[in-house]
Amino acid sequence: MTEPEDQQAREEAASRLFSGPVDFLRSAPALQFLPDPEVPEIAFCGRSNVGKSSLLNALTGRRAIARASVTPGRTQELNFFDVGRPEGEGALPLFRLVDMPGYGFAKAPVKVVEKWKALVNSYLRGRQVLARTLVLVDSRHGLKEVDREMMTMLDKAAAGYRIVLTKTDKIKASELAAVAEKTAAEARKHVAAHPEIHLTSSEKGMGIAALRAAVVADALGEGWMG
Ligand SMILES: Nc1nc2c(ncn2[C@@H]2O[C@H](COP(=O)(O)OP(=O)(O)OP(=O)(O)O)[C@@H](O)[C@H]2O)c(=O)[nH]1
Ligand SMILES: [Mg+2]
Repeated sequence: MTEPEDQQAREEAASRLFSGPVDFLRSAPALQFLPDPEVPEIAFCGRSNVGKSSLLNALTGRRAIARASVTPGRTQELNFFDVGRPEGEGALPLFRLVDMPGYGFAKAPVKVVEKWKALVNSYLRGRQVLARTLVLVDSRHGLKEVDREMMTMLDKAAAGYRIVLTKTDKIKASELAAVAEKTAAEARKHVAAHPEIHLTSSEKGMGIAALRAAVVADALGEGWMG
């Protein structure tokens, strides 16, 4: 268990890290365009419109480094962002964030949806440097069948993930407590799910500092602060 003052120090250090360089690296529309697997990666996945790109912006404290939109299906490729830029020519970033297309998007043509799904699944199943996946779930709706399928796929691939409830500013505290409890109970049945459920609002900032610290620890190891 982390002491409260340790937790505060971790959050402050993570915030300092994210206030340093964060740079868009590239978009990968297919597996052959992935960057070399050189540094740890943290992937953002979840249903279309759940708030993946917005969460990436909130964590990095950038207004629009990842493209968010009112139009579901906005993110169509795997988008890689470098975090940290150590000194020295050719130095690698500390880690990367990966914004992904949403799943369960009914309005895009079937072929396009199938292509995204294949890309996302192959990446998540096979990526050696994947340090953690964030599975985003809209707090108003809770876990849906497509989320359970994604979680089971990650369980089978032994790819650890955190469940992040999004848009918590849109529901009452009592409703949020109930959905968090229910989600945690389900997460306990999934071997690769982290037991802690993150409650976040990219709009209001709730839970962002804590998730930042968790993400940095996932990418760089618990001892990253010193
Ligand atoms: N109120 C509120 N709205 C949010 C929050 N996060 C995202 N949104 C809104 O939800 C919509 C979708 O957000 P995105 O970040 O584009 O969602 P996405 O998961 O990246 O969507 P796709 O790339 O299409 O799969 C946008 O209109 C955001 O402004 C939040 O915490 N609170
Ligand atoms: Mg997006």
